[in-house]
Amino acid sequence: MRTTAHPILQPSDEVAAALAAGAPVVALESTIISHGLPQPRNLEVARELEAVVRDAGAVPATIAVLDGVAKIGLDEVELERIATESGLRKLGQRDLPVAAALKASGATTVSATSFLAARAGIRVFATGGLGGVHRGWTEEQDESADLDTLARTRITIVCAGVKSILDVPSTLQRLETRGVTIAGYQTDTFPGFYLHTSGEPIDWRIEAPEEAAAIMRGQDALGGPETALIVANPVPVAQQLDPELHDRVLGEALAAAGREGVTGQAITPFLLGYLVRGTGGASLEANLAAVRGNVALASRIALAWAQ
Ligand code: PSU
Ligand code: MN
Repeated sequence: MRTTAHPILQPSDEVAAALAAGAPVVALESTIISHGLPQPRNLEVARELEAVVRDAGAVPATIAVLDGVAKIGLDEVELERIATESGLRKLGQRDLPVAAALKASGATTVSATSFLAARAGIRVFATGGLGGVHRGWTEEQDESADLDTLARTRITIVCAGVKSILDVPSTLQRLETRGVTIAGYQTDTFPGFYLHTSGEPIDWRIEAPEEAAAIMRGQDALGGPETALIVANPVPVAQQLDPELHDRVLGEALAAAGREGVTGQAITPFLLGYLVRGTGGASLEANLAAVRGNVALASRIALAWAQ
């Protein structure tokens, strides 16, 4: 039995039952699996992240579009498709109606996942690092659609800040302008994705998942524009990438992207892949540590929200 009337949006039976019961659910994105992490590690990670949610007492809902249907919660075979299918597309929110119409398949970015999660009635979402304003944006005008979606979607997204390949101060400025609420989790500075901190100050700090849930209740009580809450959760210092190695390899990666003329949707996967190789896999471990921590915290927030 499906609780949704819309065949384009299809929650799994488990997710539909959890939502109907008001039980905690955590949305997970699929682009990080298909485009953000190398094979075969990505499938292990996809399974591991779902297990982290379950261990915390919540239901995972990994989101992707398969054969034109937006799946909210994937089974084992579907998860494998996301991790292994070659040529799988990367879908932002604007791509969803096309994928549905053409019965295409693709992994969903933060923008598409946030949108679909909110539509399905899921309030809490965990990822690694958000997209944002790219370096060189004054010429390229490259700003991730993630930011626009978060400015008009009622979702709580737990992340380790924005990807450090980006222009972090400009991204924070855009989030302020667009009215997206940010709370640092046990931190006074915005996290730096692979790094514990970006060095940029943020205005609000919370100490516990219950405080995030209280902010969410405040959002709903106040009404107004349906904006997101970003819970910025840093990777622990012990698990961060060595900052000097990070800065050196990132410089090389940005130069290579410029030389090779990489643009558009391809730029983020290109830079992340370059960092994995250029750091001998160390950036991957830092990325995974960040994502694991975010998924665990998101689960605790989902539990507090479901109370
Ligand atoms: N977080 C990660 N790895 C990733 C991403 C997030 O740790 O690969 C993905 C998300 O799906 C995010 C996307 O939405 O990168 C941003 O892509 P773009 O810069 O093209 O908007
Ligand atoms: Mn872009």
